[in-house]
Amino acid sequence: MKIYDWPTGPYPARVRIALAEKNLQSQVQFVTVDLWKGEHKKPEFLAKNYSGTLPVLELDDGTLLAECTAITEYLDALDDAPLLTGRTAREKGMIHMMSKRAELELLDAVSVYFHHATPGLGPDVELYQNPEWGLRQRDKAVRGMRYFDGILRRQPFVAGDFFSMADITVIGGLIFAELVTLPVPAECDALQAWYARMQQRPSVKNRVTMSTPAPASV
Ligand code: GTS
Repeated sequence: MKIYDWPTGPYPARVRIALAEKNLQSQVQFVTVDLWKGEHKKPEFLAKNYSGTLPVLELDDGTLLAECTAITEYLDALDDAPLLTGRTAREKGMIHMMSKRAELELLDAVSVYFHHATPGLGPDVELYQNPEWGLRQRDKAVRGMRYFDGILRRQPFVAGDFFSMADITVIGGLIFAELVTLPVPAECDALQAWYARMQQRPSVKNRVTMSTPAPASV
């Protein structure tokens, strides 16, 4: 399998964490696509992922899977022993909901802030920016942090009592927030304590160094 990604990117981090949690690192080859040069918007890459985003998983038969949730679901199902996406119907539903909510209310909002209200990936890549929309999404992301803080006051993990894809998605949101210097509000101590715990997990701690990326060949 190949993973097209950018080693320090927050969305790629989600799949790297999932790979490590499933102990599948040795089965993938990483291919770096340079976001800062806009390689993800070139026709060669758009042929792999219509959305022009990273990461993308390419299977040995040529099948292409984009979207972190879809890739995580695929990886988690490979050994018929799901760890990250739930075993029972209730677990699956809860994890899907909380992961989607983490995208909508936190990670994607930080991403919109980055692309619209900061220089983002630079003028050659950011062809349209709407700073007001970006700032609204920044405020939405901070509300999302408060929401997840409330969740983590009542339970140890984002979707209940075990680590799951939903935790990985919130981790992605906080990685992105750090990159754009958007701090978690001081009063969100449950979210901060949970994040400190998450950063001790080897999958999270070693996510950037887990690969020796091959040169880009998309
Ligand atoms: N919904 C997608 C997913 O879940 O995979 C979003 C993926 C995404 O936005 N990836 C970022 C990207 O390609 C990668 S990174 O910023 O986290 O490194 N951004 C580039 C762009 O131009 O949007």
